Amino acid sequence: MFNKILIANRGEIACRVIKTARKLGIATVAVYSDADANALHVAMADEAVHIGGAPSRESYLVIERVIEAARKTGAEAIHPGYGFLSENSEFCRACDAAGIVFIGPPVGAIEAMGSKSAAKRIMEEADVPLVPGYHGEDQDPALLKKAADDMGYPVLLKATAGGGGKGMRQVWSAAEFDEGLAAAKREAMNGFGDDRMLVEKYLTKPRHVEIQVFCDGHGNGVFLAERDCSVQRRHQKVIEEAPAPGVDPALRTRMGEAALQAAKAINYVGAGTVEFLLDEDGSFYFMEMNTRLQVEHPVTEMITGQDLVEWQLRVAYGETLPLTQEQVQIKGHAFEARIYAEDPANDFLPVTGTLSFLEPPEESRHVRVDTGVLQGDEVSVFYDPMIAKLIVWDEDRDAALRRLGKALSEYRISGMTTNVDFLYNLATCEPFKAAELDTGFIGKHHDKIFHDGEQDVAAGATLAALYLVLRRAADARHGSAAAHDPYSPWNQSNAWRLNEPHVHLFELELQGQHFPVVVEQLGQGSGISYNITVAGKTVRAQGKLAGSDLYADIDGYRSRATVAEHDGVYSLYTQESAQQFSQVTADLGAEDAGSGDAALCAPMNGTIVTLLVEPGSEVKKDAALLVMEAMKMEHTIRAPADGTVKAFYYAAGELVEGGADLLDFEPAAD
Ligand code: MV4
Repeated sequence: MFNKILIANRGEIACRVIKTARKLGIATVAVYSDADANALHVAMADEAVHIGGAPSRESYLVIERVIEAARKTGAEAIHPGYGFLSENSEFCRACDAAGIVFIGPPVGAIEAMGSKSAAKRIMEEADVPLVPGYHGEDQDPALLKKAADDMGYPVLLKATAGGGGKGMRQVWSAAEFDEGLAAAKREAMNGFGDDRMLVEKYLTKPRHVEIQVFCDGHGNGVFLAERDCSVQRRHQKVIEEAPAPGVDPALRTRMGEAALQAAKAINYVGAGTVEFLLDEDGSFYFMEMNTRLQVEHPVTEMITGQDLVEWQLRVAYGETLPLTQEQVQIKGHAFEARIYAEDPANDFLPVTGTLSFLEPPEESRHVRVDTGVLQGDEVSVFYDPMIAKLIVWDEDRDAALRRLGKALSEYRISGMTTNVDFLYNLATCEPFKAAELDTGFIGKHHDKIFHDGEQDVAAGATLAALYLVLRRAADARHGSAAAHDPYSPWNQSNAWRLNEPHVHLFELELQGQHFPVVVEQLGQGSGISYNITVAGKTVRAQGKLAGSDLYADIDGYRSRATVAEHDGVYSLYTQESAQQFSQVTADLGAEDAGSGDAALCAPMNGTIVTLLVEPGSEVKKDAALLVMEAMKMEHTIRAPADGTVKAFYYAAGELVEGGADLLDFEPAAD
């Protein structure tokens, strides 16, 4: 077996390959761009080589740099992952020329599948079923029209140079053919510089069902069942599953054997995927063959119990396939959901930013998370905005789908918009549960998937209020624990008031709604509980914080929530929903230009509620220094700059007049 391999990729697939290599005792070399210097895949690898600038064309796509990195580190083989150079025949040749094993198919197979029309001709000769149609060289419009008339309408015009859904045009009747052909040719010439067309029978409700095939260098080949990837948006897969609903063992065998025929037709070696269109009547037709390990390979791994990257390494090293066809067994059902930094409400535009809070669901034999990022990482503009792949498995589809919904509801990300809610709505909508799958699924069920779940904002506000008072108590305890006099009244946060009940008053903004909140503190020490009044309803609440987790008891109902804070905005994740909230503070007006003094004055008559730091503390800009109550609301006074709190002029509970200086603050020297 190889001693050392280089992974010519990044993100989750690089981490995934490194995990298997480590399992097999193989040393790993990562390559990285300027943008990935602190990336997870670099940290996981035994060695790492910088190969260029952030743009892929300056790094991950630069063949000679990748080859040089392998040479310099003594890597015997290169795993290309998917995307980037994984189906680049020139890269494959460069590996061969450098005496480095390309962990993938022979270059001839890559080239054979590189042209969609050439691929179809190869498959036709191999008796692999094709969609009824014409894909010849003769492009005489009359001949194309006769082919369309003979196969019957609707037909699909496809640009030979197209692919991935680009350059397709439906023609629904003979009367529309000439105009449709002319338009399709114009678009193809503009888009690809090539206006050759193929004409196919248009399948109006097809499913995208693909077969995983694996061939070794000794003439053996097996198929490892199928995956249904019909749920796509603009030809990007969203949720994949294995096995495909409704595919019985007989159909599975027919499709698998057709896929193996396709692989054998091009002397395939390695992991490959043969994509078919599956029509409603159970007939299936070759679409294309991918000569790489696919993004969605984990669902196949979950139902077969096989590690396909291990198979790739063994086959590339010259071993025979680990299993015969008879030994390939499938058990249960698996789904994969692709977690992306994108905004479904804004036409799925990718978003960038920092993953300020990232808490995936707990992994188990039922839940797997393949990711290449950690909390605090940037999602940059340079690469695919994938955050992770969430893969689940269970004994049958319904059970696996329940796991998918639960795992999505437990995926906590803040600091940027993601597609998690969209995926949750998709995974839990009735048509998906009923496996009413076809390639038009998302368009057909748009309203079910894009609805805003009814959120109980009042319940969210109650939890948010509980969190804030517990947080404040914890901060004050922290402050007094660090103080010379831990019992100083200056550091209490029990909302003590002279001759009044201990009440916290503040206002929340949650999901765009404002909620005045009254929190009456009852008891002391560990027996503290609260009467929380929100939206006219009062509950008895208690709870505790453990890191980002809030363990709450509201009128005897216990639940766990997770709260992440990012720039004063909190994300509250419960089993049911994710809600954003923040504490409304009075507009203290802009500071006088150049001076921070205005920020350290009482905004109006009020009462000091609690002091949050010890006199003499050094603080950062915007650090919370004290809380005062005015106009029935609480206001947090924050440091106007980095500096030192020299002294407070008032203690908790004392009344202050509007405009009075509250503390002596010394900004840090510039
Ligand atoms: C088709 C088709 C219906 N009838 N061919 C889309 C991209 C490329 N993979 C082939 N595609 C299709 N070819 C015929 N004769 C419908 C599609 C299609 C599709 C196929 C698979 C997955 C998603 C799709 C989304 C739209 C259209």
